[in-house]
Amino acid sequence: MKRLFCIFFFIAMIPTLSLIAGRKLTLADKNATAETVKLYSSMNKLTDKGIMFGHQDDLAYGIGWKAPNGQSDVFRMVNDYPAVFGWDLGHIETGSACNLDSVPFTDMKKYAILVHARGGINEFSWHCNNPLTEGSAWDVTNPEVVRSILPAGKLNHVYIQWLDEVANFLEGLRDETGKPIPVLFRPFHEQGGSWFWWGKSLCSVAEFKELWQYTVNYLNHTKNLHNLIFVFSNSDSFNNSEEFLERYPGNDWVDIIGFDLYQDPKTSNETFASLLKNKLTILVNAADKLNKLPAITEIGFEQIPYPTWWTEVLWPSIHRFRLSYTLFWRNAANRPNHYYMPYPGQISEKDFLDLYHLPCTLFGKDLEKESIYR
Ligand code: BMA
Repeated sequence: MKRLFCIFFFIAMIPTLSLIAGRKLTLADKNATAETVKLYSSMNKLTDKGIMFGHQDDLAYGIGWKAPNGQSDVFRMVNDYPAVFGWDLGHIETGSACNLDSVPFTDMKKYAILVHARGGINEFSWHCNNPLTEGSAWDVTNPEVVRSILPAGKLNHVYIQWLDEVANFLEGLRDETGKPIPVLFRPFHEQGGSWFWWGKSLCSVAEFKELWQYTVNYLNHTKNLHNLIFVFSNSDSFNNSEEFLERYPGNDWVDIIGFDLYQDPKTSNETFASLLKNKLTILVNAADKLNKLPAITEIGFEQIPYPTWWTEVLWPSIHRFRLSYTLFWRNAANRPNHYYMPYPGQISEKDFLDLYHLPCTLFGKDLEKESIYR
């Protein structure tokens, strides 16, 4: 029934949309494993059915709980898991046992394996420390940093060690038969802004592209990892496709394109909705032209202060677009009021449940039926 609704839904929308009837996609990594190729094509097909919902650190902690007792704020509300699970590798490069938000990497590995076994999708971002200043990802004090880690730079060997740590982790994600688990990898996100050391005012377009291509090449060819789907994820600081794609490393280096956008409490719902629609139009047009999958790589409204935000602001703004997924940021256990998904008792819980029951919002159980890896 849900499927039928979705078909009707898309047919009804066709006149108003710049939809293409499914995209013909190939992965950047020509040696990707069969399961990785299958995941990418499953994600493509799923855009016929609806938009997948994702949540950062969903199994690691939430409001009022933390692993090992925890489960999932999404599950506590709707009795189902998200379709996409975001994780962050920040601090893996330092050899730390925990990531920058205190998630032990051993736990993250267990969660990712569990997600895959249940038929869900894992995505990894990387708030990587600054290799030149040894500050955090947000240390933007020295514009030499990107140059210094490229092959001609004095810290290239440090970056190689850091990439080795990332590669070890990603290659250690194996299913019950020992096969590598396909995952989405989203490095150097929000590169159109200047708040991370890989940001716009800290490196030239050419340097950014070289950093990206070098990283992909190293993981694919030097480390022989073939379970990665590469996600190019810009900030919201673009107003047209030229700006959006300014630092796009090229079709041979990217599989999914997207942007990160948050609703500021000072921004009205109407303004946010129109902003989101404008950016999605640019994104989806670019994806159609480039033959890539589009996604909202991070989104949310901290504390979700409107009880009907999900069905009255978010969903009406995104449902017309043929998008792969939308990932909501974390429900922090270590920062008061820093949450982007509701939880039992939160004022938008009921509305989130309504959103969950809409035919074209895809969660864990929708994916279980699909066999997206085989
Ligand atoms: C930010 C905040 C921080 C967190 C960082 C990386 O948006 O949530 O608290 O450390 O992401 O996950």
